[in-house]
Amino acid sequence: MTDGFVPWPAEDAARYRAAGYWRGEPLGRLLRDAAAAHGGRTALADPAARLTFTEWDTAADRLAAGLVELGVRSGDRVLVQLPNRAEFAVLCFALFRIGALPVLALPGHRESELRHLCDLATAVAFVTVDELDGHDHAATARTLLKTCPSLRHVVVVGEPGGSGDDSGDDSGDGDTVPYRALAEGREPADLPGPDPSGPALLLLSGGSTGLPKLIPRTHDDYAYNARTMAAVCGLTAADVHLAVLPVAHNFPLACPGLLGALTAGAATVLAPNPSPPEVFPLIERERVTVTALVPPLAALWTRAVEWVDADLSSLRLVQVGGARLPEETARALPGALGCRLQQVFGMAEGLLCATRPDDPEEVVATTQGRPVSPGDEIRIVGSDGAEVPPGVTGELLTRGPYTLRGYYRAPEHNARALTPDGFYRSGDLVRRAPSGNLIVEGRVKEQINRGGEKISPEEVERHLLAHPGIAQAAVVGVPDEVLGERVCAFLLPAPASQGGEGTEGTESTATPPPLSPAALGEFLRERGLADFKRPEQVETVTSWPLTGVGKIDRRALAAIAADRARTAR
Ligand code: J2J
Repeated sequence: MTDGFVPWPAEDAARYRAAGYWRGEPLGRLLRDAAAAHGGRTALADPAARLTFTEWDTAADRLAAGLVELGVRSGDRVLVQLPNRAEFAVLCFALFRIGALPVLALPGHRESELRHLCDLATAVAFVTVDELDGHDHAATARTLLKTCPSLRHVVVVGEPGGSGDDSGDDSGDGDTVPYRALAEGREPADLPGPDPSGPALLLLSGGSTGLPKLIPRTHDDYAYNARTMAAVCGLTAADVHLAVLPVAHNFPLACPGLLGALTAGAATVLAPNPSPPEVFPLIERERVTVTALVPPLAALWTRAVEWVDADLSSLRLVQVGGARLPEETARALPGALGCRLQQVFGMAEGLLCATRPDDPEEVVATTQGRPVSPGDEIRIVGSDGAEVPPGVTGELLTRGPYTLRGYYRAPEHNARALTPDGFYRSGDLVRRAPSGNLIVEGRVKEQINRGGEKISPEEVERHLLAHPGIAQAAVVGVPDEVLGERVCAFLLPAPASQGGEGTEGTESTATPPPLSPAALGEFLRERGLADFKRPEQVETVTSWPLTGVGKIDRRALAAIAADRARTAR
């Protein structure tokens, strides 16, 4: 059906259906069913809106009609970049119902990432917000509309701005429309349901080689993902889920997140800001019971109970995942926040491991859980590809009813990222603890995990190399007390003066531009790279440490960076 989507082999699909994992239900139906069962109860709350399940359901139908009128069709890809607010949830379901695929960008992404996603997915529309954290998203959207060949429409939540005209744009071959004009006053359109075994949405991969890849998640597999995590967390209609991480992330979206809460008839509160002075009173007011955090936030919240006065007694479960949770935080969190901890080792590609309510405290504090589905298959292999003996660390390979069989439109990458028999190579190093749970020991993939946000070194390096003062660059993750890892750029400066010999000569006598973190940050910002990828530490070198096979030794660089940071203090 969709080009570039790798389906599961027929026999595996049949097995997943027979086991009841895949129910043949399009995601749009989850909301229809919740509206039928829980209609008048609160489903979504953000600072500006409060919607019941029925209101959400109706709003999704109306918006779907507006998008169809705009020209969005089944199978189309629509780039979505919205913060944690109700429109995100309404839009996703409008697209699910049309059978169009949301491509979920993060609020922090900028022109460089958005352009890549737009081009890779050949998105026909881009839905974003007018302004967020001082960034004019509508302006970025207008630039993309002019320069991305596939893009025909920009939809802006808030004020589209620009020409000052809501309905038009001066590019001539695309238009900018306000979200509210699409959503309001329409009758639901009669839409044929999408094929539940086909892709429903495209999630972003962390990316280790080059630019981020897109992960197709089907209606069947994502519904199963959400329902299974809801069951593991014991979610019921009495729960109130708080989405505090950007909801475009798989974790707060579907693990169990917004979608899992929906399957249980539980409300989701969307928080625009995770900082304790803002979010603790929200927890008190909304009587939040469950939320998902990354380790730096878990540590911050654990300490913040000392200085932010709020009643957190409604909280029963805090999930923490995305990066290794320090044992110290794992032990302190339950007492400080007055709730249970669940460690989650998950990935947008699929596999979810979680600790369980019946795991002993010690196991919850020291392991990253075990697979949530009996259909999950795990192999832990050595560098030779053979399974390692029990308890020994190796790379985690996995296959199952909600783990991808291929990235979207990436056949060459897929040949490396998956084994011939369909196991996804996670790039994570794990071992099985005596309890049977997994412990994440590290990774083999070249990726920086900055407090749960994944960064591809190669992507940042490519931008750095565009700087006239930089001849070579290597970007590495350095251990960081707060973030787990921070981004460090090692630079080999370009020779300052090389007049003659075919060079233009204009810059030959000029002082090379400064290579401080601030100056480089500004350079990268101008190139449209997300702020969270900017190097916080910059080191210059005159030569590279090399590995035995002559590649830049990134481990050695990380050690040098840590060392230099220590002595600089
Ligand atoms: C160590 N590393 C971890 C953990 C993820 C739930 C939770 C997290 C994600 C996520 C997710 C880790 N300890 N507890 O999608 O639904 C690292 C691993 C993994 C990569 C996946 C979810 N939990 N990681 O983080 O797609 O390296 O998903 O392969 O962003 O994060 O990143 P991502």
